[in-house]
Amino acid sequence: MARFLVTGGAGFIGSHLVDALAGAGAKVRVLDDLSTGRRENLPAAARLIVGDVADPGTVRAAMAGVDGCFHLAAIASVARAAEDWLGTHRVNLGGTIAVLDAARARGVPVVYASSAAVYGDCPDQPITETAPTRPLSAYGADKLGGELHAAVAARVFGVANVGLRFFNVYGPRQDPGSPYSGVISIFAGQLRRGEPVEVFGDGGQTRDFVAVADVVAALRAAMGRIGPGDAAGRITTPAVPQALVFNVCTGIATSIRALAAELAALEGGTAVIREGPARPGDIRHSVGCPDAARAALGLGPPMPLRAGLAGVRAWLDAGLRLERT
Ligand code: NAD
Ligand code: UD2
Repeated sequence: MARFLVTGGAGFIGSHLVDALAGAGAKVRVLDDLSTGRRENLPAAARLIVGDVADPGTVRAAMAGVDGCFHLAAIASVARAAEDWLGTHRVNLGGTIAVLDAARARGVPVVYASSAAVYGDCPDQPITETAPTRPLSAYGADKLGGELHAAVAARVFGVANVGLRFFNVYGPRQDPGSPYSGVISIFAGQLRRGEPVEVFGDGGQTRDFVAVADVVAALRAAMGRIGPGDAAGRITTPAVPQALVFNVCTGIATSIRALAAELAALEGGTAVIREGPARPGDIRHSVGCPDAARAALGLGPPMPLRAGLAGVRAWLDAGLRLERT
């Protein structure tokens, strides 16, 4: 039975990964400070260590005896990184270095969350992994810093690792009540409450929305490249440690206005749109090329946006039913 550490495992993406790993029979340990994550997101089979991913001693202890580490803990918000530059840097880059350092000490392969934010405004769309990286946010700069340290970790310290540049991930458990959440959960919550949706700027900016189930599949396949290949614990670590980086995306562009219309149609109406000021440094277009990840990780076709949004709606429905009982 393979044993995994998932940092940030009580959060949105992390908890879906924990469900999948535990469901496949793996032993899962979670390190999370529960700042945005929730204990209730975790299956009973997972062991939760409440602690700070930027604390080296905590991370080393959490990594003892595992076969692979998925590093997802972060302050996952461009806006929060703008408000608290140094505080988010401590967690987002400091936490990644703490994880790589513990992995070096314990000989553990690492799959970690990077972001499309590393690219900034890229003139060539869809964006391939070889495009220049020019982040437009402190959050993106720290994600890029994490990739640079991961490359050093492989080349110099022998830590096999894969960084996954998630584009805009959505799905059940993404908090509709937080202004720092992703746009899909914010809009879905606003429409549910019968409120107008607030579009920052003219709404012509585009994003590549990828379903959380597809992200979980990419995370698990990436671990299969460098570490325990499956829940039965087959180890496939290559002789020469690698630092690989892949986009996790669909290749499909959706404008923020079109997204609002799509979500409103699911609710059986039309969206009332309020135009707010553009977010400083907001990226205009962000659509990724999924080909390299598909080829290297053997990924299937992505979930269509409409089906994924219906899943979000069903999850919100279930939550409303629970609140009423
Ligand atoms: P999330 O906020 O739901 O999950 C992050 C988790 O990290 C939370 O459970 C939180 O409690 C935990 N955490 C935060 N600071 C911590 C600390 N100091 N110590 C320990 N735990 C800490 O966000 P998410 O959307 O699930 O993001 C997961 C990862 O994916 C992050 O690294 C994020 O940057 C990355 N990512 C997310 C998206 C997206 O669209 N959601 C896109 C690109 C990259
Ligand atoms: C960035 C990253 C993403 C992830 C995320 C973490 C890019 C392209 N993507 O997402 O990979 O790391 O950060 O937070 O860098 N918007 C509105 N109204 C709202 C909320 C958002 O119009 O109420 C707009 C916002 O201005 C932006 C788009 O929706 O143009 C998406 O915003 P987001 O906060 O969901 O994600 P984004 O793209 O900053």
